[in-house]
Parts: sequence; structure tokens; C-alpha cells
Amino acid sequence: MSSSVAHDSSPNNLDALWKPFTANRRFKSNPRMLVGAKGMYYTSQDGRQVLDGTAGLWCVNAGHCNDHIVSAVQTQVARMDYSKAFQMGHPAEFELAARLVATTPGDLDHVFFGNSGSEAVDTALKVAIAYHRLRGEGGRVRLIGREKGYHGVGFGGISVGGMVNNRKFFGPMLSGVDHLPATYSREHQAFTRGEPDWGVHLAEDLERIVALHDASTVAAVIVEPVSGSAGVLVPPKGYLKRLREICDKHGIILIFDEVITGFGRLGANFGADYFDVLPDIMTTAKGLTNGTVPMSAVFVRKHVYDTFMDNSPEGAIEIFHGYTYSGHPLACAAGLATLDVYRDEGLFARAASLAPYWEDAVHSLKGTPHVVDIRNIGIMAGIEMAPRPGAPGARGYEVFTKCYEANVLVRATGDIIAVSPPLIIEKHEIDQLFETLGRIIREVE
Ligand code: PXG
Repeated sequence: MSSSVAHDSSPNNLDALWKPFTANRRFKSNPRMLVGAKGMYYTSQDGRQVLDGTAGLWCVNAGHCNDHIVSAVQTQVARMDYSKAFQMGHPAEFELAARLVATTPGDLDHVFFGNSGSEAVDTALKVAIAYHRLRGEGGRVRLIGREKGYHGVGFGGISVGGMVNNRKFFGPMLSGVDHLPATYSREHQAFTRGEPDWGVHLAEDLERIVALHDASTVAAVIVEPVSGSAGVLVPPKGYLKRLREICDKHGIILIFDEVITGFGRLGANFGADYFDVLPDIMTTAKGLTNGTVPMSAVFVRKHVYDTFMDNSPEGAIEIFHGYTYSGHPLACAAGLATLDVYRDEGLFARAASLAPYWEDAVHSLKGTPHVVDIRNIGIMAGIEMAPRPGAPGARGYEVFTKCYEANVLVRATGDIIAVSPPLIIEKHEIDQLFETLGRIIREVE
């Protein structure tokens, strides 16, 4: 039976919806509406083809509406819409898990599914604390995040996160949390290509924090290998290795939040591969399903999984945690098809070989008025502009809206423009992206 509900693509009442991380009143006075997507381009409601410089929100790594992924999801929705997540299974979730762990480094061989990066982070933090408890170290409950870190918007994520606006409105959050310093210094790092030389010493702050609380109270450290939301902050050379060493020395779980860096963004499977540092737990989402169906995956190493399996009575539930939609059939279908596309189109290797061209293109904006720093790694980049006196964020917002009017979608975080296109981007589209961005930055006050 066909639907009797007419879906008008031009809604005439924008009032009911409360949009996330959006200036709702300003948006509703001049909405930017997308109505279609294919490959590298969105179709705007006014009929323009807009180059997607952000892969949606860092998630559409294989490009939009990939035929193989679309048809896999369509087939699955007609075959079985939903399967019961607890105490029941369906083949695709096991197949996806097996295929995923074949791509992860080291013995990150087991995976727990959720629906969003925020849920993945909550899962990872809970697993870390429960892991220590099951091993008889129940005193290890403290969590250490990092200033400027973004780990989603659950209470766990904002507690370990370091984005002030995401924290200050929401009360005391989790207790027992401490933060490493951010690794960014414009004075020492401005216009670095790739990993900065300066800053490895900042990892030593972990020793200080652990000494302050005593290692016996610390469960886990969580960092993004590359900070995305904060405006593409690339780790100093050797920094992540040093964090790993200090965690090992003190028996602390190291969590990499790879929600952005996973699935090819750096031209490797994961940031852990790119930086050659193996975390104990790794959170992913976004590119896992190419953004088609919400899904996240938390990978854990053998010793973590085995601790849960070996320390629960036979027949008992090993972790009292999970979501109605963990391993949702549509998400699994999307995930499996996405892995096919990544493999068949060799997209991660493509990203790696395109990275030098990308780097040259973004650094060609050096010298543009207002631009105070440019950072890049893999196929992501941050272009930082000086704030307009008395109006922080105004310049960034104007560049974002003017680029959109000029048919290029970029993302503004304050006065930082972040770009992270689908990995299928062509060189002429990279040129278009940075030519437009450079022209608009020159145009704005
Ligand atoms: N961890 C990291 C590292 C992220 O980047 C999350 C967790 C949370 O994922 P969910 O699916 O719960 O949103 C993220 C999300 C941006 C931007 O452009 C970044 C994210 C989300 C929205 C916008 O700054 N990252």
C-alpha cells in the first residue's frame, strides 16, 4: 500500500523542530535546506549542486547515496526490519563484527555495537571501569580526558570532553574526572604540515595527574588521535606513543576515540594504524556505515573481552549494558555494504595518495587575510582565522554561509573552518573547494 502521507519538500512551518547545535532562530529566518545527495554533491532546495566539503558531518567517506549501500539497506528493510537485540541474534551482526575485526590493528578483536559516537564513548568508559572491577581493582574509577577533546554529548562524553560550551550548562557531570592539557600551541605549531614537532612533552602531564590521584584510582585515559571538533588539532610527533607507555606503566586502559579518524579519514584503516599505537579500546561511528544508518562500534582487545568472559558465572550476562538498536539490521546491512565499497574502491589507499595534493592545496591559503593557522592530516584540515574584534565566531559563520551560497559546504567551529570531504573527491574538486574558500575569506571583513 502506498503512503497516504504527502511529504512536501518545502515545509511552511519551521517552528516545531528544535535543531541540534544550531542557532535555531537565525536558521529559521533564512533556512539552508538540502533535499538530495549524490557522490560529492548535495542538491539544495533552490536547485543548486553544492560540493560537500565536510562528508556530511565527517561521516560520508564513500560519497553520498552510493548505489551498493542504498540497495543493501533497501533489501534488508524489506527482509527483516528489526531483530531483538538482547538474547537473540541475526546473521548480519555477526558477519559485520567478523569483517570489522579483520580490519582492526593488533588484538582489537571484539566489537560492541551502539548507535552513535556518544553511545560508543559511554560504552567504552563503562567497559573500562567494569574491566578493572572484574579484575579485583574496583578502586580504579577515575577517567582522564583532555582539554578541547570532543567525545559526544552524553554525560560521560562531556565529562571527559574539554569543550567548554558543551560542559558549562550541564552541572557537575561525572565525578572523578581529570584532564590532560590540549596539545595545541599556535606559537609553536602554526602552519605545520601534518604532525607538529613541538609538544611531545605534554604527554608527561599524564604522569603528574596519575601521581596526584595514585594509579590505583585511575581506570582510563581517553583521547581523540586527532581532535576533530576542536578544529583539527594534530598530535605532536611521539605524543600518542608516550601516552601508551605511561598507561602501560600504570595499568591504565587507553581509549582512542576514532569516531572521526576511523574508516580512512587519515588514509589508513584507523588512527591507531596511522600512528602505530595500539589502544585497549577504540570507539568508532560515522564512517562505519558511511552515515547512511546510525551505528557505532566499540572495539576491545582480547584481554578486555576475556576479562568479562572469564569472570562471570557460566550462563550469566557478562555486561549489563546495551541498546535496543545495538546491531540493528539496517545498520549492519549499511555497514557491510560500506566495507565492500571501501575495499572495492580502495578508498583508504586513495585517501593516502591524495593527501599530499590535499596538503598543498590547503596550505596555498597561507597568506590569505585573517588566516592565522592551517593544520592538516590525511584528508582533513583546519583553517583558523583571527576572530573579529568583539565578535568571536562571526567571521567563521559568515565564511560558512557565503561558501554555501557559492556552492561549497564547509564547517565552521568558531572562527576555524574545518574541511573533511568524502574520500572520493577529485583533484579539480579540491581546487574548487579551496579556491572558493580563499575567495570568500578574502571577501569577508
Ligand atoms: N567522538 C568524537 C571524536 C566525535 O567527533 C562523537 C564522539 C559523538 O558522536 P555522535 O554520533 O554522538 O554525534 C563525535 C562526533 C563537528 C562535529 O563538525 C563533530 C561531531 C559531531 C557533530 C559535529 O565538529 N563529532
